[in-house]
Amino acid sequence: MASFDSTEHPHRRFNPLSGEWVLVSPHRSKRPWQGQEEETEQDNRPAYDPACYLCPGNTRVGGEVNPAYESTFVFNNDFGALQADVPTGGINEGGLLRAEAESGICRVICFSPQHDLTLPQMTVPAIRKVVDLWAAEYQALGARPDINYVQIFENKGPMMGCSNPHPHGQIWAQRTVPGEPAKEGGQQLAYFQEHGRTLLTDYLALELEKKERVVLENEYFVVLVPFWAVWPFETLLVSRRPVQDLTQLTDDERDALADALRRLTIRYDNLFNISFPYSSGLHQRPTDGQAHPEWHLHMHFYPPLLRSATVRKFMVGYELLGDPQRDITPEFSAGRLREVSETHYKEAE
Ligand code: H2U
Ligand code: ZN
Repeated sequence: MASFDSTEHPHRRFNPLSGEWVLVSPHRSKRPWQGQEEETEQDNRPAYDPACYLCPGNTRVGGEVNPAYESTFVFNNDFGALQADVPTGGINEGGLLRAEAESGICRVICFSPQHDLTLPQMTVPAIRKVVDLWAAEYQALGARPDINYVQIFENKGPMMGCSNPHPHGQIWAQRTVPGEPAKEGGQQLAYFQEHGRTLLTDYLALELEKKERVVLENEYFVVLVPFWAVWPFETLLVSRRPVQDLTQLTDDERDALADALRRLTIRYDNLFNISFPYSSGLHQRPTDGQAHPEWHLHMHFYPPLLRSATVRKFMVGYELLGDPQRDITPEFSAGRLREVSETHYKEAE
């Protein structure tokens, strides 16, 4: 029998950040597709939309009027999934029926006053303002005694359930540390205790040596398709310096983060010449007052598209019941992302 070849043979890959496995089936990437085709974002939007609840000067559903903001704008979500004033308490019946009151704050962040922009179409200084606002929000929310974790994220595109094309993201800050960062925190702590370095410091060194999965780099950040990626074009943006959260970044590092975000999202849009949908989010240390030297700032991008603008990956069947699974390899995806230009297709026209 031939020896194991990860470009051909089915195999499992371990995700050291989450402690979970993904099944990779490279031999299967040529299977025919007769399933549903997705709708993508409408591409010809006006710079100002009188019906948009995020545009400057417009009235939101709750009756509040947005200011005539000129760069970024943040407000409390009018329909927050979490509320600050929740009485403590819960349910526990024999450990089988368990519930706990949860409190928190949900915020909405507009990235730009311009309704027709997205991150890849914004300038680095404009994206830098978004980075600064993320850092300020993380700090202010995290300083509250009732907030122990701050999740900053963006849902982009109707395929990701985003309700409005106006460039925006969200923040959910809460009392407990939710599942994903809790898993990653545990894995990072175990690694740090054993090696005295962050897990992502060592992982980044490995990837920079191999270069197979690196998509782009600048002086302070690296974007790569992680070895254990589940989504076809999933990426991980990692700071070269093992900082725990955004507030520790220097001026130059914040500019570099904006640069990496712009370049990555341009590459995404250029894959299929569409506004590329994804869910992305920052992972930072919990704001529980502990130092958490094991935590290493990073950002995940989870795009649903597979092989074209209209064919998406589903998490169904075996993936719901067994493990996540992918067909095209992370190395192939990294190659595709490296191949495309860093000039946005709309500017290249
Ligand atoms: P999406 O990023 O999933 O599109 O969500 C936008 C958020 O904006 C959503 O959580 C909020 C919704 O609750 N929103 C307001 O806070 N005020 C409004 O007037 C409409 C929508
Ligand atoms: Zn708008």
